[in-house]
Amino acid sequence: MNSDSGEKIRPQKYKLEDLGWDDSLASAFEKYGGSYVPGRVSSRHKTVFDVITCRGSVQAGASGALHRIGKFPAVGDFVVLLPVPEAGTYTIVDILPRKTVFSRGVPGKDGSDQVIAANIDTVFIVTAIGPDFNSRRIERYLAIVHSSGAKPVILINKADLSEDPDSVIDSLSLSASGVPVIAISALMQSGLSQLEQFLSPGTTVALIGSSGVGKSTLINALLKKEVQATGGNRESDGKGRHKTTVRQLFILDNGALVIDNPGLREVGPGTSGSGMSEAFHDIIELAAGCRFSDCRHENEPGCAVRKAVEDGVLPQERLDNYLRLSRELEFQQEKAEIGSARLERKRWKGISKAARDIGELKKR
Ligand SMILES: Nc1nc2c(ncn2[C@@H]2O[C@H](COP(=O)(O)OP(=O)(O)OP(=O)(O)O)[C@@H](O)[C@H]2O)c(=O)[nH]1
Ligand SMILES: [Mg+2]
Ligand SMILES: [Zn+2]
Repeated sequence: MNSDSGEKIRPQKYKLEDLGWDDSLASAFEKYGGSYVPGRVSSRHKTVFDVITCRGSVQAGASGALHRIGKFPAVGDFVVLLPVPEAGTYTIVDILPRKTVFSRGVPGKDGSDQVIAANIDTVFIVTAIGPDFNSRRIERYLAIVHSSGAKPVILINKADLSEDPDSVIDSLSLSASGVPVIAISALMQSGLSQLEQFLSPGTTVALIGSSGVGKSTLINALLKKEVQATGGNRESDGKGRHKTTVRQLFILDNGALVIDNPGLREVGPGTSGSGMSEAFHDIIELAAGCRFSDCRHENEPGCAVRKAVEDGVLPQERLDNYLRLSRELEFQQEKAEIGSARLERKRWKGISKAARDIGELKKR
């Protein structure tokens, strides 16, 4: 489905310049000798990275030295690869200096790497006409994009669902002064020509936004090909699913690079996440009494937090506020979560295998 990037990026076609390579990267790479190969990380699958090189797309693991210093490649990184001919694989031995870093603003749960993507020129903040539309959330996205060094562009997708998409644009422009706001329909492929100005060859654009706003639909429209599965979340029946689970970089026919991301539920200011446990000490303490350790305090049975609301001990608004900010932290921990979901499935296949995976996760 989503992960056979080897096929999708048509390996032979690309030169380093096509990937956004420039003089400063070339000079950073100079110190490496003949057998090293530069490349750009297009996807990460737990501990294995897909890297696009002039030899095509290869799979690589990070070196022990990178593990030891806790430095991990992110999608969009330019990396230095050392071929391991015996194994027919590659090892990532270094990460070349990043031009921009799109990170979550606070350290991850385990203090590990918090970089979502690197070397992003422009971020398309994708929202959609309908229930997702929320100016406050867009402002939060803007805050994290601004702090990344990338240029934000706000896309209002599903314009086909509105009689008057312009009025929606007008309502936003005020709060997002100076930031381009563009209405499109990824599904109907309308308005897409307005995006061309941001998609010049060698430019890297990342798409972010809630699940179901149409990021992958837009990726497919831009690639003129069904590379990504779509059909994001089903908020209405409460069984919201993030369709896209792996962050992935694609190359458009014109040479622009686009990154599809898993949906984000909500984002926050990106700096105050570590203050959560202090600010919501009461809820954290109550949560220790929930039946499930991963209780989200939504509909789970045996939820001590909801019970406290029912008993009038905890104000509903306080819980709402907490849940909203927790989703923001989820944004931070998304990568770790994807890892543990896999782990959960594997647990049923064999305890010993799961144990090895935990070891691997810890190394990350
Ligand atoms: N009406 C309309 N529907 C759209 C449009 N773009 C996407 N959709 C629909 O919205 C749903 C979600 O689209 P996706 O592209 O999977 O959304 P996503 O943002 O990639 O979702 P995640 O991968 O979960 O983050 C699908 O059913 C799409 O067909 C649009 O422009 N108009
Ligand atoms: Mg998607
Ligand atoms: Zn609970």
